[in-house]
Amino acid sequence: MTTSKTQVAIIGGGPSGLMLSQLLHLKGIETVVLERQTRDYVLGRIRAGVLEHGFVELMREARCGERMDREGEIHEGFSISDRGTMHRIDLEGLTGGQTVMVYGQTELTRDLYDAREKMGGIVIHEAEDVQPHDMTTDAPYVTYTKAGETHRIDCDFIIGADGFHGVSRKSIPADQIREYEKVYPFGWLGILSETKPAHDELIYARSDRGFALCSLRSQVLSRYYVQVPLTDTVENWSDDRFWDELKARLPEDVAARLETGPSIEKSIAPLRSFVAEPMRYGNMFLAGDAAHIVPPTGAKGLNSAASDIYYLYHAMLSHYENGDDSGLDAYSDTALRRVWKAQRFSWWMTSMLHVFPDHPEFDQKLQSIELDYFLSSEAARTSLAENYVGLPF
Ligand code: RFL
Ligand code: PHB
Repeated sequence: MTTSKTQVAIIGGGPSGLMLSQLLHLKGIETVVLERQTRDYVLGRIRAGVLEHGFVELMREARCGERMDREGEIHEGFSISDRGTMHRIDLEGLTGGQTVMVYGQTELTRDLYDAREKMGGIVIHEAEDVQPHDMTTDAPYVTYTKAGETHRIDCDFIIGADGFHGVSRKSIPADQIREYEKVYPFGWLGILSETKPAHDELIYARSDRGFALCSLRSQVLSRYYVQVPLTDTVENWSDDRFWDELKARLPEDVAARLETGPSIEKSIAPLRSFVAEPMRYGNMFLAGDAAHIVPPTGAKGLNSAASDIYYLYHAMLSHYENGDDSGLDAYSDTALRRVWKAQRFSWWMTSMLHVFPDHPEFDQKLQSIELDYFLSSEAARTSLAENYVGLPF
């Protein structure tokens, strides 16, 4: 076994782990990132597309914002289509000038990898059997194997940024962590296609056939989703069937001008709400999807990960620069307060826009009238907009 030492050992090389590593390294704090997959595999996962202002600022602070600022699109609003009628949510007007950035998770992860490489940051890919140890002591460590050899990294802190299926949360004794979960009876089938987006802003569409979303990555790359039953598989969905179903859920004029083409990625994601509390076990801290998952309807997953990283970064800085642990001690409570607000918003957007096959007619009537209210009241739209652009860190 080889042994090495760092200050912060980070499990997971997704956006959360890479971002924290980059920010800490810029302040002279050493980190090692352990990632189970190859870099290409991580970059092949098509996920988030909408970044809140807080995330955008964090990318800039991490000196990774250059390409995002050049290629990302600022969106001043989006639309909700309610059974074929479009209603625009003027984010900028309703929030006093706030907007969101459309820039793919794949692209920002690539930027973070490039920045890590440029600074000589240590990111170990294909790290197998990663395991945190002695988290409740002052001398925690992480072990992993790579190419058949076992390695040990001694550290001050371990960060569990290894996503929902990672090892960090699962290494916490069951009586030290509480999990809250809600599983929805449907998933999202998503495709990526090299076609002109249906609309210049996002469209969240409620229809009697189920929810649909028109999103984009650029003016030549579109991302679309349709609500599907959990029993569905990608094999059931030819491209033609997907386009027909998408069109049937959109306003007629949008469907009529929708450019179709071959999909270059197609996958189904189940929808889930999940929170683990607390987000700390001794000297191990959880961040991002390792601690919480939202259904994607509010575009809050990656953005909630960013707020965890923001709090953790500042708490770590106070520890290393001033010997002040108050930020670390408050981390879980501070992060969770914002996490639960994003949970509420994501659950609410999901509840309002999807078809729930087993809901009684009374609930369906309430759903319709709730959306009607939100679209017709400026006060209600303001609340929606305030949450969508992101609550302050
Ligand atoms: P990730 O991205 O899952 O990264 C965790 C990394 O840890 C690695 N790993 C391990 N490494 C070592 N040892 C182990 N035992 C390990 N186990 C796992 C994994 O390989 C992985 O590389 O978590 P992170 O960094 O916290 O980032 C979270 C985001 O990825 C996630 O919240 C968003 O993608 C959610 N999401 C969206 N969020 C938004 O803010 N806006 C959006 O528009 C949005 N759209 C989406 C989404 C997620 C989606 N899916 C597929 C779940 C759309 C979709 C369809
Ligand atoms: C996406 O572009 O993948 C996307 C956008 C907004 C969402 C979810 C996903 O709410």
